Amino acid sequence: MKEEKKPQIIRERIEVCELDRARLSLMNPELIKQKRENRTIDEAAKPFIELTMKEGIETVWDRHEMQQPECKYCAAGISCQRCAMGPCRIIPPHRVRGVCGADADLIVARNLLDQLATGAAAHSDHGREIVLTLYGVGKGTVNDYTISDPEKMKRLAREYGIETAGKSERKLAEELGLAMLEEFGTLKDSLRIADRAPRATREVWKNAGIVPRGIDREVVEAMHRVQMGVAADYANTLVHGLRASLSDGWGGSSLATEVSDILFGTPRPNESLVNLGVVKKDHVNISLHGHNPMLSEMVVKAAKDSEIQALVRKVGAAGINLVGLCCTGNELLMRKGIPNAGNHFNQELVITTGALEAMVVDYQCIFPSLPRTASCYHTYIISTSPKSRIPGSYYFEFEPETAYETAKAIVKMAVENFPNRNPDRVFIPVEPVKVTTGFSVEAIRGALGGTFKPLIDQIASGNIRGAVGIVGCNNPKVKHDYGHVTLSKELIKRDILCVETGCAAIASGKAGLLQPSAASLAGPGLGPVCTSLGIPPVLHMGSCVDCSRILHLAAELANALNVGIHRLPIAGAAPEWYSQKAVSIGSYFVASGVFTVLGVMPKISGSPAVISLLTEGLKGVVNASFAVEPDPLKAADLISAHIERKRTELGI
Ligand code: CUV
Ligand code: SF4
Repeated sequence: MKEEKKPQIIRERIEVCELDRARLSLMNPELIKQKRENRTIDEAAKPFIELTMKEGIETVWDRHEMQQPECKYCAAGISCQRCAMGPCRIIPPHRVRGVCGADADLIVARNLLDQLATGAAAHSDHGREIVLTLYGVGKGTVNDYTISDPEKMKRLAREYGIETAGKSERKLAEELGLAMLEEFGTLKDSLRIADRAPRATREVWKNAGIVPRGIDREVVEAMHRVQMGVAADYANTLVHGLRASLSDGWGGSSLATEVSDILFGTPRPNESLVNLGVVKKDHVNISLHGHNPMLSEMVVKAAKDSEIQALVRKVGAAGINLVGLCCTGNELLMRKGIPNAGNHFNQELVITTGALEAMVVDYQCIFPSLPRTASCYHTYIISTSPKSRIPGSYYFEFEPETAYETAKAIVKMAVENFPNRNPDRVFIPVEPVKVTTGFSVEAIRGALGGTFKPLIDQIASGNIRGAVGIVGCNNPKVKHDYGHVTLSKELIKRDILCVETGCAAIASGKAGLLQPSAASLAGPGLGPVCTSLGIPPVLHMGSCVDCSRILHLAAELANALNVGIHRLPIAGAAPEWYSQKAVSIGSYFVASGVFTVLGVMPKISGSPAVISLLTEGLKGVVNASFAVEPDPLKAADLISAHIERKRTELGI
């Protein structure tokens, strides 16, 4: 008999719930009430936020308060930690250069390129793991996964110039996997998958010298450039950022999305539920948090295992309730209709339901403090990626070759934790909200009757003025979900279709905007179109790597009109972004010709030259630029003015 998988304990579990008594004593009922309202607009989150303050459970908002005031040099991007001659700060009138001689513009540009490359690397390395799994399925070394969408695999193979006739599924998976792995870094001067971009858009890249080459190569080159004594010109530095971001959006993220569809199925419209109310009192609750669908898909399978089900009965639970969080949650919601407990700032609160047996994580956007939060309850934090070992968590090393076995061991551990729950601390005073999700590009085409022509016709006739991709995270600098929801509501009211991913999409879901009935909140043009198609006015297109779906949708529309993406009446927005990944996403939107509005100021205010390049100068390079506007209503004004301008230029 095979030895049972046991977790490795990275560091002893934090045994005491460490209440911050000093802070707790400052809390009075008035202050708690005030903070409960100021921290979020997510009604379902409010009772939990109140609970954390009453019990002294530290959250992201508390830590943000404790970090105030911010260092003004860091906030402006004019501090540099890059080498051992520093750290350096720009403090006029005398200290205007670092020890090496770098001025404010260069320091800001290098810091920004560093952030961008970090984000591009995160997306693309996630993509690589998925592609390696496809390749392993083809080679026969990975047996726990299958090909769920063979038609899509064939389409991709043809795109890669691979002959499909007479080949077995496995053979095709191997050849396609290998061709895709080569996108990461062999001797080539462009990415095959980026050929999806419209010809005119690729011309722009060529003229600007930003055609993405290898996915890894652009990130490595970015790291090279930020080494002291390489980059010296801020503009040249930032232009490489565009190239690195393109290798993410049209490269690594696109591969992550497309191959996830091949392995796990291409999303189709389906119904589910969101917010903290998805946690069930009488069930074993397991939340799946992070970004990579490989582990979470296997947990879904393992939860149905007959041995596990027997164990569930033995511990006296009514069943296993899987709930998603953040982007792994989005992947599951899109493909499997698994309910979602919420976005970034719901990750700590879901533990305070007192009914969560385990939170299983892979990587990205996982607060390192989660084991501390969990130590206030019986909840296990279970980490799984060698890239993200978390002190205080239980660690099961996840490998595609043994995926099922690992997933089953994890689920077993969660089920066995059910009797440790303290029933007196179970607190789920809220009801979930219905959502319709699953709008892949294929699903949107399907909903339109097989071609994008009806959508283009509606845009041309003016019923739909244009479309906006709203993406990104939560950030304590913005009231939780306020930026996403306010902007989405305002835009649909103005007959602008919203397509959303990541934490933005979940915010809209919690606010009821992902229901077909939300068509009543849309304007007189968009509303009836949505009603007749039976779709919501805000379309959930997936996780953060699925921002590539937004690019592919834009490419389909531009190709149908035979124009570059920059000619379309579309825009992008990241109202509550925080992540380095969001820097990359915003940049590949702009580099692809999409005007993009940020709700949080990047750390660039120390360089007027960088600000002017990003908000104006880039127009001369890629026909698009950034804007920063913290007020979502004003952001909506900027976006609709831009869309109307693009309509006029197109003559519609
Ligand atoms: Ni990836 S990147 S917080 S939007 S999951 Fe949400 Fe989703 Fe992270 Fe940002
Ligand atoms: Fe200072 Fe230049 Fe080193 Fe940065 S790279 S820390 S500015 S010396």
